[in-house]
Amino acid sequence: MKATSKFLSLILRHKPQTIGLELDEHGWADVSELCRRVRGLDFATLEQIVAHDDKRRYSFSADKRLIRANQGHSIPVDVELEEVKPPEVLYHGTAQRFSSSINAQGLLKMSRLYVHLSNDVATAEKVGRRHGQAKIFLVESGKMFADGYKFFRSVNGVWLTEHVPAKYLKEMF
Ligand code: HQG
Repeated sequence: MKATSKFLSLILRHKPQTIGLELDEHGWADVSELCRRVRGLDFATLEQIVAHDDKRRYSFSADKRLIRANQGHSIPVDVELEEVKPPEVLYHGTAQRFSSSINAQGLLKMSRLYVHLSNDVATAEKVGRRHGQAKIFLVESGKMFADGYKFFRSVNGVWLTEHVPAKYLKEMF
């Protein structure tokens, strides 16, 4: 199931064209078409993934005919993110080797539509370890919000914003 979930990430966030699939403007893919195009994938497996994926990466539409990734896209889709007031601080996990560039430029969204931020240090550490030796930045999200920056929370609890200028970052470890 983990391999299938990873593959779904590729299809629903980045490259639907690899299986000839199209997402609509809100990032939805047609469930039956998706199952037709991925060998061995069926509705029951998708239901398992939507319910049990460790980061709740995917959602069905109410009638379960459509499926989409909740966040993390690199292709321009509007997943109808909720704009909300963030907590005073959030965290960003990255790799040690990126820290000087981040200190100079702030956090950039790179290939994705948003910079991804976490509620707690432990989650940020996991995110950071994907890239190498983890490095954690504290983000002064309360100050940013007061200064007019917008924050969004995806339905699976990930915090998103367009850019974090360096002045709102504090290096933790
Ligand atoms: C770094 C995963 C140099 C940034 C995770 C990160 C997350 C800079 C990398 C979600 C930089 C981009 C997103 C700058 C940012 N100079 N490097 N100025 N600004 N970076 O994968 O946040 O498992 O696109 O620190 O859990 O690591 O896929 O972003 O290291 O929630 O569901 O550029 O993806 O979720 O890497 O991860 P990514 P991310 P999933």
